[in-house]
Amino acid sequence: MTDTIAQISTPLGSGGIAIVRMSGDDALKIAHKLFYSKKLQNSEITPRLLYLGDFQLNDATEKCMMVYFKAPYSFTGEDVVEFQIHGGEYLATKVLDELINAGAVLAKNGEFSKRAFLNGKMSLDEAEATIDMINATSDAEINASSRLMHGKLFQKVKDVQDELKDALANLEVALDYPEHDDETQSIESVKQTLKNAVLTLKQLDNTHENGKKIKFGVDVAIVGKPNVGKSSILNALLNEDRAIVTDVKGTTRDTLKETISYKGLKINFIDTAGIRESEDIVEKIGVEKSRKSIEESDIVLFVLDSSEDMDDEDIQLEKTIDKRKLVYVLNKSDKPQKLSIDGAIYVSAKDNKNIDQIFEEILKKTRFDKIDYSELQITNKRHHEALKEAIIDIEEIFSRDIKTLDILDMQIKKVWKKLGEITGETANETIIDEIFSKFCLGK
Ligand SMILES: Nc1nc2c(ncn2[C@@H]2O[C@H](COP(=O)(O)OP(=O)(O)O)[C@@H](O)[C@H]2O)c(=O)[nH]1
Ligand SMILES: [Mg+2]
Repeated sequence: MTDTIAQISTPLGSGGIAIVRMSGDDALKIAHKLFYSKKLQNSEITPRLLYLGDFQLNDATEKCMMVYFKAPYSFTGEDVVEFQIHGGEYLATKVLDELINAGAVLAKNGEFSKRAFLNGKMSLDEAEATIDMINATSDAEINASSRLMHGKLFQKVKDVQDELKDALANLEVALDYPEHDDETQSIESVKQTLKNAVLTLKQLDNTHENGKKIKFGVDVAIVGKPNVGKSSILNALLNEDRAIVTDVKGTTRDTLKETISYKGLKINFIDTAGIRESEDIVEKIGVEKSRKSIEESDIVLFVLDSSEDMDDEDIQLEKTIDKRKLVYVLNKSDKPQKLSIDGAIYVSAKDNKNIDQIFEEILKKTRFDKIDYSELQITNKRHHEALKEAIIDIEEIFSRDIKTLDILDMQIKKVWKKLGEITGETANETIIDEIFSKFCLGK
């Protein structure tokens, strides 16, 4: 018999309603001790029906709703009772206290979800999708989490595992009855299965490049000489006065990172200190950081003042930027023009002109304008690592040209186990605990 756990499942603070949830064998027994409803007086409780009634506090009652989910048809797979109460933080804590006094124990972070996983209600990757969903700050993340939550990865991994299982069965027949089987033929058919498997896994893992950007956003550095209008452009992109703009050279001395969502994609803009030789120690550090952001970002907006020709400093800076990431942004197009560059975006931060073109260019350059959101994207590093290792293990079979039946058997089992870590089937307790400890309280 497991403990019956209880926790407040809504955020602490005031709101319209709060939900206090219990899960475990005694959930209903504890609820009956504290909750009174006329409708429940002489009749059995109907699962999934909301009951209006009174929750007994010390000297008062809270008028609230109660719902019961009968095992195994609940989130955790256990008996679950939820109270929907008025949304007061103190009140929610009081209700929770009463449940604890009546025999429930406080749930740890993610304990409801962990029980759901342990009771086979969801796989580990699906559980991880729920955190991603809660933490999502863009449409792209919601889309990716939704695919994961609906078992798209789980199914793909299972399919590959099933194929491996067939291959293993094949091998084991050959191992058990060497006299009846053509060994070479078994090995060939197993290798064909492995070729297909590795292809599927690679296709899946290739989506991680985009998946990472979906999760963490695309990093876009705004670089250029002092006073070309980098901070003004950042403000225009964000549609707010975030960075300090002055006509004093070297105003932005540190890098500034701001994230916004454009057409569902998260973009992290990094406003940098203008790159120039400086004696000022703070500015020098800023310039160093700017150089680093050029290297680390996915896209570099190279800002130039189009009312002036490029000078040596500009040309030096241009050389440090990887051409594949480079986007020329010619600012101050409201002034008489001197500079023109093929493929450049002409903007005026001052007049807020053509700023949208910068966003569109970012989507185009990252190929996010073509991304198919209905496809599964690997956003989670843990899944990526497991896929990568499984791929390496399969490739090793080919590179070492393994022909011995039992070594082949062992290696395929290793791949099967690695894939099982994604769904949780073969994940060890430490990994599982680590994942659920990152969940919120009451989840
Ligand atoms: N005429 C004009 N002036 C601008 C434009 N963008 C920025 N400036 C001016 O250029 C100066 C430097 O701008 P700032 O954004 O601080 O440049 P940063 O040093 O590159 O960050 C300020 O005086 C801005 O008002 C623009 O599009 N047109
Ligand atoms: Mg600046």
